[in-house]
Amino acid sequence: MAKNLKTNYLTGAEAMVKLLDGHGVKYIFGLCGDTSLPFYDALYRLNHSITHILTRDERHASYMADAYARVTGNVGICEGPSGGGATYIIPGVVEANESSIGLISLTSDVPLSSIGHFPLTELNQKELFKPLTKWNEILDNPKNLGNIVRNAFKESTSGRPGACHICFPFDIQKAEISEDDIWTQKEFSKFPALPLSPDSSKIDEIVSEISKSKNPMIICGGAIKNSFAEKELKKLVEKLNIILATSVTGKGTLADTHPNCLGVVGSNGGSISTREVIKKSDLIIFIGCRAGSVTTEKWQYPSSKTKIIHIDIDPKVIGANYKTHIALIADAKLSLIALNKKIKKNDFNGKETVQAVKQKKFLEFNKLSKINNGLIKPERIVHDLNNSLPENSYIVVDPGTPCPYFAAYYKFSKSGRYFITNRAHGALGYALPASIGVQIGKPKNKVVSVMGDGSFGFAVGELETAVRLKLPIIFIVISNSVYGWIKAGQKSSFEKRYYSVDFSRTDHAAVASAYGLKSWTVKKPKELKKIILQAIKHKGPSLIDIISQPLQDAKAPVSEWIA
Ligand SMILES: Cc1ncc(C[n+]2csc(CCOP(=O)(O)OP(=O)(O)O)c2C)c(N)n1
Ligand SMILES: [Mg+2]
Repeated sequence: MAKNLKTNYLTGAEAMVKLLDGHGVKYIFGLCGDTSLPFYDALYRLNHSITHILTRDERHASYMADAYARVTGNVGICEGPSGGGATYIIPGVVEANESSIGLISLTSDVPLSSIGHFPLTELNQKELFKPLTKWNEILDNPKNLGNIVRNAFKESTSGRPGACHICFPFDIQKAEISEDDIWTQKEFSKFPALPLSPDSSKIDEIVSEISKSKNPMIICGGAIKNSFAEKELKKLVEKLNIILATSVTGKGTLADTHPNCLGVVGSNGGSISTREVIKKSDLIIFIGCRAGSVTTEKWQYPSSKTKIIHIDIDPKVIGANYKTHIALIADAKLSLIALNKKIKKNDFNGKETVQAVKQKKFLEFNKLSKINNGLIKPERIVHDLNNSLPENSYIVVDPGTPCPYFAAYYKFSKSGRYFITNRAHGALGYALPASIGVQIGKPKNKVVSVMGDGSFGFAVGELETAVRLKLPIIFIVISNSVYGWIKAGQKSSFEKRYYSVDFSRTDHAAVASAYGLKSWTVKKPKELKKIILQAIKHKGPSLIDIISQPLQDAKAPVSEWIA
């Protein structure tokens, strides 16, 4: 038998596999490396229920884990090797952490004994991940392995969920671990774990304040979807006939087609008419929403004079942006259940207001989406997808053209986590790998990834993964040969001094077919729907390259190009 392959004791690498398996982990997204070899060997040899999804870049492994966690509520696990693997895995870790998504990033490391002797890939991982994660630790003692893994699950799922990082040195992967240390605390394998109940006196205060108000509205972030509280929210909205708006991340909190759903507000996906609603409101109830720069158009709407109630699991967000009249630190779902029990039926005219605003908001969209000449407009893309896809399809979108257009105009007829985008950093190149994570988490649903051509360039390598795994994802590239969002910023705020934003056209369909995908290029508005329907029917992965009107020339639902 080859040296170092098997031992007569439980190794750190084997213990890690058993602990992950014990926490119910079904998928690990990652990429191999020298320092990860014992861990891979343990995955190969042991009996477990984990499938390793080999990615082509650690960045994409972390984005896949993030998106998989978003749609399933399971902790997303990504892994990579020391040095470059650890630095490349960061984007998805940050995105998950700031979006309150349970994720654990596991990176292997050089042996502890070699630190300080300039081994290849040496890096202070503890310091690197410290400001980026909710919790992080180096496994520097075999005796702590069980506790550290259990802590990572506990921290990533409880309180405000977030991302954790474990650094797994090579010699600890080979060290002896006590069998007694292999046990798991099952309640921490999904998020949110052990949700915090609301204080009932605060619920009374909120009930009384809402009853006193004239034009209240609710603005939700991602928390309703994260805590699966859509039903409770709908009940409250209908009981009060109150207006419900969301941040981009909160889209799906209530079905877009619900009469009380105003939709997305703010600078990216909001409109003048949705802004007017906020301006008229005398009480804003933020639920699981950071009230950040995009949702509030740089803290202008609502104004600092508006009365604010803020419900959030994270004390840090309360009062960060607005003087808060009533603050409640609690789980969104439990807070809504408590509110529903105490609040009396009321009528704040929400449906009526929303109907009028939506009519205005969709007036121009409806016209533009039907134009049959010229370059394909973003409105046409949203319209034709919305009219072709099954209602339980997942749409994963990138920054650039996709985010504001789909946030504003795509109408989901069901509430839930069907709209996935990366609004913490809005980094380009998220949608392609994230859609792979979504499809793995939701194998029966249709998944569509909508990206700009800039984003495509960041993530193209992962098409091989989609082909290898035979995932029937539809990839859409909005091809305009420009970093359009930035060019639009130069147009609106820098007197059209266009500088270093244009790039040449890539034949994305040809690239996709070289990877083995079915692909089409569409240039004419009238042809788009037919091709989308063909892509929906196709059994494997496919890509539609859409030659589009550049964002800087379009009528995007964006009030501020500079975030
Ligand atoms: C990693 C990263 N770098 C830079 C940016 C800044 N940025 C925001 S939107 C954008 C342009 C997007 O271009 P593209 O993907 O082609 O979409 P388009 O705007 O043309 O629709 C850029 C460069 C970013 N969001 N992420
Ligand atoms: Mg572009």
